[in-house]
Amino acid sequence: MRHIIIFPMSIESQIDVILQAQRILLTTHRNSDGDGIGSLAALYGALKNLNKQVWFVPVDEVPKRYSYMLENVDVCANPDEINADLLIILDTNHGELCNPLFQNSINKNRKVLFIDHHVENSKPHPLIFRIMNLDAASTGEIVFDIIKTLNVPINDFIASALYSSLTFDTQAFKLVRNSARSHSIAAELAGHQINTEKIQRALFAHWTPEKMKFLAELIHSAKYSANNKVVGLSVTLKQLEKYKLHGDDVNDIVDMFTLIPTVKFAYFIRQAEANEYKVSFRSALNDYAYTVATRLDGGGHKSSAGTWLNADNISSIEDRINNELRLLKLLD
Ligand SMILES: [Mn+2]
Repeated sequence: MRHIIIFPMSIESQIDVILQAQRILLTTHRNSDGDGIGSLAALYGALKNLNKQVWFVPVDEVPKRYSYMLENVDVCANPDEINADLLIILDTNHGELCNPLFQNSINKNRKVLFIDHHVENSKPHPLIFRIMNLDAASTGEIVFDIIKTLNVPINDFIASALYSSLTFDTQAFKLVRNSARSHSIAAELAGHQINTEKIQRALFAHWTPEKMKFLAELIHSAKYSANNKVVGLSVTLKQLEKYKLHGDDVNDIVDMFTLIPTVKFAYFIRQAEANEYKVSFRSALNDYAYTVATRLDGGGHKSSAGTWLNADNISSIEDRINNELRLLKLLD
């Protein structure tokens, strides 16, 4: 495991960075998800309550299924026109996943605050601040604590966004990291005028007949090895096109394969560009997913992690993954 650098990163030590800023940009990692968008929307609501000027700057297209959280959120496509004094990045501490916005902000001498629950990977920098909690099952839980520290009352908008964030990253409260926190925060949020069932469906009930057909093809092409301890999946752009699917539509499929009790490690290679692939790793009751991801320049959580790789083809990526699995003695 990579060396973890300890920074002052508690909420109390970093809260002034937020309080001192007047014009604030918010963003989350490319390929945004329900936790990134939910925690961002909730923080947006809280900062508005403090009379800050706030804009959401997307670094790529936000999947439609998350747009219900962004009603009444000011979206800014051209941050160069805004003389902002702070950029807040949620749900990642990899600035590169928010470029060019991140690098432009550093170049402009703008402070950057990361709010995240992924393992720390960056070096100290005078412009970079961090609020990190690796025990949080979602970035939404950290934003909940920040909102409490800021003394902002939670309204229905914030409650709905935070509940979405928690629901998404815990996969509907399956992955709560052995902590009662996710449940107790969710209980408080559910006391507001929010429709928890509607939120669940908005986040997860987006399958299509095409996706079902795609799943059938994927089930047939799954590669099992090491006595079904390892399963590998892959999809090309051509296949996605055939089934009218976007990349984000299929990110959840790999999780299904970890429901096979023998499977200790599952990977999913998805072609994103001609020579660029998003690779997701899942493991059950071990940290192989994180170990393999970091060895391939990615990151994430113990049992759910990923990376982006440039390669000529899928089999060269499979070779790299299998090499790592041999080092872990998962493969012979
Ligand atoms: Mn997250």
